[in-house]
Amino acid sequence: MKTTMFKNKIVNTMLLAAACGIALAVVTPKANLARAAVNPNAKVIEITAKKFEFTPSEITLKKGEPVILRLTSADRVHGFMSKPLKIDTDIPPGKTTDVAVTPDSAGGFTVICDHYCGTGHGNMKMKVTVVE
Ligand SMILES: [Cu+2]
Repeated sequence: MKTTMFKNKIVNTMLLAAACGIALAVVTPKANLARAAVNPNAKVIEITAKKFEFTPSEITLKKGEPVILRLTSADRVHGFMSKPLKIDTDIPPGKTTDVAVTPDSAGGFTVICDHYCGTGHGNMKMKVTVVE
């Protein structure tokens, strides 16, 4: 009797874990799709984050032209933040994070990692040049 109850507990826990996994799997791609759907024809620029750099370390965008920054991390959670470009997201490893950007002014901007990721964190940044 006792063994059966214990087994049931394990089964319930496993079911709960499975249900949570399914819920996550359903919610995450939808959120990304919703963001990408804003500009279906936007150019996609892939950017990889890893300790302590972004690759490429420099990109050039055009003012008023929508782009999707497709962010991935090769190691751990990093941040991706630029106030003037209105970007503020985290880049968790193991998934793709899409950020839609339409720069509204020309100039040179810096995107920083704002999620502490280790000793070189303070210098982890990339340059975004926006041309007219
Ligand atoms: Cu960092």
